[in-house]
Amino acid sequence: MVGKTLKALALIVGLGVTQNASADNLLVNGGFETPLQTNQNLAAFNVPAGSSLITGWNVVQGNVDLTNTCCYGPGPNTLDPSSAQDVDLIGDTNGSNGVFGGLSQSFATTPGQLYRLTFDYSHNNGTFSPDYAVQVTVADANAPANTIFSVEQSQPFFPQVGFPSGGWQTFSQNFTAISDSTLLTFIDTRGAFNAGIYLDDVSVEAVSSVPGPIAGAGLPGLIFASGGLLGWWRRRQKSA
Ligand SMILES: [Ca+2]
Ligand SMILES: [Ca+2]
Repeated sequence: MVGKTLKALALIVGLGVTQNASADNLLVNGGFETPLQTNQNLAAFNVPAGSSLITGWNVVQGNVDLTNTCCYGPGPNTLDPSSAQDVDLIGDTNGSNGVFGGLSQSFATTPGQLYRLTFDYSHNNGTFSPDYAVQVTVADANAPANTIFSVEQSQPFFPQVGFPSGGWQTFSQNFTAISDSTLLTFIDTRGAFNAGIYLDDVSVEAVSSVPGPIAGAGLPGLIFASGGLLGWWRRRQKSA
């Protein structure tokens, strides 16, 4: 009886409003797989500010590297074995007067709609820095000063022997759009010489709220229901 009650309680507490991200990535070329980068000349990897060479993306400052594991750059994205290419947000600081790189992409959104940004990141440990970091900003593309959120994501140096580095992690954050077009920007803020944050599998998906059977009761009702059942079960345990 107690087991059954516990299961019922877990079921009730587990119900409610859940958030499901749809499968459609609103970004173009979020995995940086186009254009295909096969040139083993390091200089050819540098994509300068103002360039739209990387399909769907604009380089907004410094330069970035479009790297392919065939020739140069990071080891395979351990979170996505199908990935062959990604971006090093610091291309070559010799070519950018020390300015770290950044890139952006805008996409159509519905004001008031909830979205989820996710991306994989690691860092280029070819040049030492105590840590590496990227400023991630989501804003109204029509008025970029109107920031929806802006966070700095950092990663400490991986003291791995040799090159390339590993250590892939996933970032995830929800946001609510405030206009019909939203701007996503990545700016490298910490790194070294030619070594910055590696970026891959950037995705923005609409998040839909799926109401559970008792969601209509609202949060207070949910708390009351679970608390009431919990209290009843505790009282039952004491009297048993
Ligand atoms: Ca990729
Ligand atoms: Ca680089």
